[in-house]
Amino acid sequence: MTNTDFKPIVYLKENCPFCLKVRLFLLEAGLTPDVEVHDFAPGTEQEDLIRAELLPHLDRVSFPSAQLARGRYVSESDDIVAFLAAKAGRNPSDMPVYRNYVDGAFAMAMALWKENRELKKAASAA
Ligand SMILES: N[C@@H](CCC(=O)N[C@@H](CS)C(=O)NCC(=O)O)C(=O)O
Repeated sequence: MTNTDFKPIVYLKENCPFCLKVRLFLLEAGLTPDVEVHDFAPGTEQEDLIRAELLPHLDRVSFPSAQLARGRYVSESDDIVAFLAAKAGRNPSDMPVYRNYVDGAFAMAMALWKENRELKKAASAA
């Protein structure tokens, strides 16, 4: 098997907002048959196996992660989407569901998370 017929593998954690970004992209682009999805729920044996598999290949294991080509591991949701979109000749900005999630619920969750972190920092310094 050469790298041209290698099927990319994505590793997705249940209920992770970054992983949902990748999931939505795959679904809306119709790319699920072209990608192997390895799902896991936090706290399961599956998670331990996936972390052990990824650990030798990544500086820091986080999710989503992917093996985009043989031996090429990546763990940034935007990099994963960009690679798969380019490979399929698709533009994520033209996908309304993906775009609505990234610019809407996802952006709001990130803003609230950052605000909460700042508030906690201020509260513990007071
Ligand atoms: N910038 C990263 C952030 C990913 C991230 O923080 N994911 C969380 C899960 S929601 C994570 O992996 N946390 C550490 C862990 O589960 O070990 C991306 O866009 O992919």
